Amino acid sequence: MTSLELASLKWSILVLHGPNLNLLGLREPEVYGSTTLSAINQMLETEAELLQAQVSSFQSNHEGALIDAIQAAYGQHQGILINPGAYTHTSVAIRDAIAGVGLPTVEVHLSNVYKREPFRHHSYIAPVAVGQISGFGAESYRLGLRALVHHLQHLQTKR
Ligand code: CA2
Repeated sequence: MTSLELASLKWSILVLHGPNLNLLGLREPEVYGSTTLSAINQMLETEAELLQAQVSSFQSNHEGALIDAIQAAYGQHQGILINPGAYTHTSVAIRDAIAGVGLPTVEVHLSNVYKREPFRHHSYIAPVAVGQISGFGAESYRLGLRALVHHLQHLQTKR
């Protein structure tokens, strides 16, 4: 692939938000900040443009709906940016879906889960993710998107 072709590539990224993240900015701002989910999605759209990427965002409070979205991403998107919410610490099924589709996935968290209760210290998702970003509030998503696109670009140049 020529450098011109590489420069015009548009990466398609699926952004997934897990349970209760629809409440962002509306409840518990002392824990999760005052930025709404809609503002995070808009910020990611702007950031994606700068990265020659596009994002499609989806939030669900239902494990199965998140799994359906992960499966549907196969062949449609090149990577997944996910904040699995509390499913991070419980869901073997979401982990299996990510492993099953084999799409590069970055896990993000608003809070630093390692500063919090011990049950939040274990992630079922981390072993099948490219990496994890935790503790930077809404900025975790921006950092995660940049890391994911950088990873995809790196994979592309190795082919
Ligand atoms: O820090 C994160 O991003 C978390 O994924 C958030 C989850 C939590 O279970 C994880 O351990 C860490 C909880 C999301 C709940 O979001 C709310 C937002 C506003 C009000 C209430 C809940």
